[in-house]
Amino acid sequence: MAQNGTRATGPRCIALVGPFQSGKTTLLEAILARTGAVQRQGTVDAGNTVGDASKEARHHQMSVEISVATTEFMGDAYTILDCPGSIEFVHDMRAALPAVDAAVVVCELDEKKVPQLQLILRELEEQKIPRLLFLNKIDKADSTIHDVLRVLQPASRSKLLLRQIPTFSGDIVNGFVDLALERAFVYKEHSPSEVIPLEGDALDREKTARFSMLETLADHDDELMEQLLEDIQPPRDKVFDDLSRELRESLVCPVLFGSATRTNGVRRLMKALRHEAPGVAETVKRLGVKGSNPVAYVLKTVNTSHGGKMSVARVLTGKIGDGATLQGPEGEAGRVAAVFKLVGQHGEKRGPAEAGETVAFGKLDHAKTGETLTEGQPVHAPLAKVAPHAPVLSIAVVAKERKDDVKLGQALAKLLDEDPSISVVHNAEAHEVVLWGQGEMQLRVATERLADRFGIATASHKPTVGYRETIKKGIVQRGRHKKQSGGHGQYGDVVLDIKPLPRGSGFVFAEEIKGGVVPRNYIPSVEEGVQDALKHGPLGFPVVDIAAKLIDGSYHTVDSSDMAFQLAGRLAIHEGLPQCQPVLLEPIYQVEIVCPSEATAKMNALMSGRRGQILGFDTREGWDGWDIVRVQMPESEIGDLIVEVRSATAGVGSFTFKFDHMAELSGRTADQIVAARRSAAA
Ligand SMILES: Nc1nc2c(ncn2[C@@H]2O[C@H](COP(=O)(O)OP(=O)(O)O)[C@@H](O)[C@H]2O)c(=O)[nH]1
Ligand SMILES: [Mg+2]
Repeated sequence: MAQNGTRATGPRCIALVGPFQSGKTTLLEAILARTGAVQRQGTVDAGNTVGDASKEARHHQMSVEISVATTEFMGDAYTILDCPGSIEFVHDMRAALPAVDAAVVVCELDEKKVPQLQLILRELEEQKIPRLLFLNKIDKADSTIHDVLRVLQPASRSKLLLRQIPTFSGDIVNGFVDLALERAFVYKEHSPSEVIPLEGDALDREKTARFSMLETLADHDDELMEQLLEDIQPPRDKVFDDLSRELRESLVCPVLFGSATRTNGVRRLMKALRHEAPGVAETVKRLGVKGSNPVAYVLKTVNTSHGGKMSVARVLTGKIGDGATLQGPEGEAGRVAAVFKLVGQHGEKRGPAEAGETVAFGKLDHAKTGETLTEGQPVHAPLAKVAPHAPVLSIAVVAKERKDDVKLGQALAKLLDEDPSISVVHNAEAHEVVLWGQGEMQLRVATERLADRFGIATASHKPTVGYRETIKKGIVQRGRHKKQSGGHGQYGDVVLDIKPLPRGSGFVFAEEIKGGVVPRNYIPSVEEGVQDALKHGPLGFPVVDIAAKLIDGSYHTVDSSDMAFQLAGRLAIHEGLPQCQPVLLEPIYQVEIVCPSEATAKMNALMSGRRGQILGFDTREGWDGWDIVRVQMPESEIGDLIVEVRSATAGVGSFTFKFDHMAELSGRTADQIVAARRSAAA
């Protein structure tokens, strides 16, 4: 087991996370090239990287799911998870994190991307994942590189620790000094950096920067603090021990830098992971794995187009091979049909997986992402619970061909299995299948997968809003159904006292029949008829908040029937309601928007453009520099709200919402809604 001074051993699992476009997929490729897992380093622009190999990722030129690849570096296996940076696909990352030893946060020195960086760091901080920053694109750096800490520190709760400083040739960064090793390196494109003498100006800068690094370390090491105060040079081993311990305990967040496209700083990064990052032994402790049964954590699920389900899992303790029966929290997860090693889209069969290894298990039909699996009894308690973020955007989907209806349901179930941050709601009233998710791109990718993997062509449209209608004044209305055609006639006659009710009352039926003018046994039929008529009021929507009292009527001994009284009830409603000042009701939601404070004023403007009523502002608890805006807003305006919230907040703003009440709507907007309903019904 790793102690201070000894590096962790065995297979690692490392996540590459960070804002969209920061270079994670490129860095994965660079690591694979540098460690010899691929012959030639591909590029994102050429579309030949190991990561992002799925059709959807290539098509959109962005990561839409985690790519997994295993490589070897100086005798240890490293499984690298390239996590999508887009906020819409963040659940993939969140669900995988519990299984990793550490995360490399790939970032850029760009103030605009700091809020995104902060979101990602929050996730790592909350899950207590040891992390280091890799400041990428150093080839494009200018003098602002000196501002690293000033720009990036606000994003991190733990203290950033500059582990390297750049060296320059003119304005261009041509290498770095490692402050722990006290060694200078000069970059070579696509080959390891070369050690050069540390002297002159670089040496002076090194001394100052090293001192700040040591000061940061000393915040968590009293002995080191004393040495610094007394001007004693701490031994190099002590510095490495502290770096390692403070990273593993998430006390500090070291910052390394480099260029993924040129493979600069990549070997240094791998070495830092090798020597300083925790291994599976510490991860097992962090997660609280107990007992002697083999335990694995499922970090991703894929349903391949040729049928098989693959569960990408990290074995945390024990050894799991073909034929092992694994138990999940809800019973048997299945029998491992085969164990695969993963490099991008390709799986290669391999032998049993040992503790620390990340592999794919074939055909665990009942295993889900985020589950803890155990071989044997007792079943291990769940190691982590990562609930998806609440959805913010919805679309209604229909199979273009009717014959695909059943298949659509099954395919959606599989997509949800892979990405639980999507949910499906069946709107029975509108006969719609509504997909809820984290953004437009995620839902677009979902529908593309329906076509590509399951062969189901779909069309999508805006989901139907749950409008209702009610009446503003009452009426006493007769409804008389009479038909005399040849032999047996039909006769039902009712008088209804119709009245509006307060908001939220729904529908109330009562009767006050005296002297049996409407026989008892027909009264339920009257109510049925009324209810049926209320499904479509004069404006075309279900009628609510209305009372109907049966107060009078007449019958015929031969011609009256249940059917006739139902029709009479319907008729009274149909004829009465148009005279009762019908009015449209629209659902109003309580919405809570979270955003960086700079964007709060923009939210204000955005809300008034969407008929939102601001209820108040607050600072967001535990989130420095963020606000919470509480608004009431019509359902119809929430539909694509997230698109605007994100564009006003560099992608990081979000919201949650819940139904609040129904409100009357009149005027032009109401007229348009009613007209649209009419033309849809016609
Ligand atoms: N100049 C420069 N560009 C880079 C570097 N790393 C990545 N890029 C480019 O940045 C863009 C986004 O890279 P990608 O790896 O897809 O980012 P991801 O979204 O974090 O996976 C691509 O056009 C890359 O070629 C780098 O070190 N230097
Ligand atoms: Mg990517």
